[in-house]
Amino acid sequence: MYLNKAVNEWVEEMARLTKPDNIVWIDGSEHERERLTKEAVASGELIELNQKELPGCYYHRSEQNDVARVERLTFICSSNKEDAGPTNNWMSPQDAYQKLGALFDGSMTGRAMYVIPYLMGPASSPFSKVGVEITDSIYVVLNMRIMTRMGKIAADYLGDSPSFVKGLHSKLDLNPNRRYICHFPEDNAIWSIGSGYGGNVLLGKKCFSLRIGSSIGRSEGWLAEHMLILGVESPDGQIDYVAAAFPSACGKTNLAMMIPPEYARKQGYKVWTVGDDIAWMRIGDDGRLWAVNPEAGFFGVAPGTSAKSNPNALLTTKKNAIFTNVALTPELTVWWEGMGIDPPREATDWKGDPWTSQSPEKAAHPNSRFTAPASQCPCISPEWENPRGVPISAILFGGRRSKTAPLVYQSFDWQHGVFVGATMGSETTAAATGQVGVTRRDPMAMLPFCGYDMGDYFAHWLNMGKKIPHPPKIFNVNWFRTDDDGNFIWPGYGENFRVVKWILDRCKGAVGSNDTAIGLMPKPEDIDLTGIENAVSFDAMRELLSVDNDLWAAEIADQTEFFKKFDRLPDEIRNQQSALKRRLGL
Ligand code: GTP
Ligand code: SPV
Ligand code: MN
Repeated sequence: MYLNKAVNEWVEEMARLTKPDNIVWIDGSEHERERLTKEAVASGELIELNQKELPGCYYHRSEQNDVARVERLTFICSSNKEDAGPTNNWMSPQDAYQKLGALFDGSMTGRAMYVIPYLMGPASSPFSKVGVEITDSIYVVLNMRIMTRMGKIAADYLGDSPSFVKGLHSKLDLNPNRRYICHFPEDNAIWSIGSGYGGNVLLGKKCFSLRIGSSIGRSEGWLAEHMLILGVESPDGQIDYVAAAFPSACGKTNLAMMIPPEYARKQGYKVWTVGDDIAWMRIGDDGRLWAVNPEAGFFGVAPGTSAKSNPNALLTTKKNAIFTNVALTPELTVWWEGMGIDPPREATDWKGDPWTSQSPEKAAHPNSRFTAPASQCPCISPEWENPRGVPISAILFGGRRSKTAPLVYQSFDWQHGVFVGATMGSETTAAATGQVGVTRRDPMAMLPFCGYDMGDYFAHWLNMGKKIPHPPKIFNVNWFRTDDDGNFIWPGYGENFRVVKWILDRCKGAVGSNDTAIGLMPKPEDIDLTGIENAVSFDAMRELLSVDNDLWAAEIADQTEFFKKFDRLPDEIRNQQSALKRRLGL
């Protein structure tokens, strides 16, 4: 396949560098999928699962040292160090091209080079963008096939244009000492080497849609965000859309696919999924903020996904899915902790070792994942491929906070909402390598994904607020508050609908609020507890909605410490913090 002159020249140049045995142009056809799958099964890269139980499904185990994004090896390579900002690792473009160029030199010898044209965004949307990923991994090709609109559709969209994001990936020898994920925002290029896992290598996802995307969005006047998008259909048929930014493994997929509680279903409420991880948002002709999901599939956390917690996700993975680092049963089906069914007596764990239900170790890696087509999701929104996107009524920020943050509060206005997002914190998870469970500041859930200086990013958010005639209302949520024994107080999952309902009622001006120092909070009786009165007592509700001044004083001290890193922190953010302090009497 020949795409266009610009692509061809670049591919030839990369082939001269990486020296593959042959070049395979990916067209996205079914025939091609079959051929590559067969090849991957023959080489052991994939294991065919039980085709009766899981038709079209395959299993993959990555290297044990390669099971999550590695933020320490992820770089923004802008000419000026300052443009990468204080929260990103930086390498100069020259150093990065030289250092990685030496590693890429001959890295594909003995292997095929696959050239994947892919489209981020719906096929006929003017907002969509084309990337081309060069890789030596069939696993990457087959995952990109699910996660993006790949092959001919992207080639057609690109036409003769030289404007595409250039992604180069090689597994090399999967040696963590030779692993780098480098982004060149000035060249719209990504070079990733030495990994075979998830966000390190599926370059359309975090690398393009967020890191390069945020940088393009800033210059073009839109927002690329780590957000799910969902629609809530009311009994009268009206659908209101919400976008929500939670850090990795903090509940985006779950919220995006939630099933409303019985009382609400009976009234006729429904939840529709537009996206579970990324939102590209622009100002529409009507002055509202409109969002598209640039992806075509879900790369979701497996552990904890059960028929009870997220039946829609589970059903999405019943065919044509790839499972990575979960446990494999003797029947060639999959299992993970929190799947809601008894563990198999015997299995092979994510490391490939024998495992029994008596083993003290986890059978699935905590960051094990499924890759599945969004179109298979039972609650996929009829609007999910609408080229215009969907209009957003509310933006939610949230993280894992065992104490400090209440269940929900509304910001006073957009500018205050940006401050709320900018001061988000969350306890770390297994989605990135490193210590789990420590609180770190993670503005807008974008700390690992912003392609430029986060101070400039806050300024961009503040500016957008001035430009959007009818901006969404901004809220903060926290499903993860715990009691003194460490148990979650709020039941979470589908019950989160009750909070989203209050949020949408606020957007419509249909419910009041309590004015507090940190923002507008529900009156405890305004969160509908029908059906869970026994699980969530009135006292628990009061606890969930309480604001502890001592904790907030510590919170503000930590924010201040974080802000010290920034040379380009907008005054407005500092002013918002001063106002918060004043309101808290600090
Ligand atoms: P990424 O794909 O890494 O961006 O993650 P995500 O934000 O989509 O997170 P996901 O929905 O996959 O949830 C991650 C973990 O959080 C799973 O173990 C879930 O079971 C758990 N979780 C999700 N929602 C809730 C909730 O409302 N309450 C509690 N307690 N846990 C939740
Ligand atoms: C995340 O870590 O936020 C993910 C998984 O969605 S990854 O694709 O690895 O980035
Ligand atoms: Mn994510």
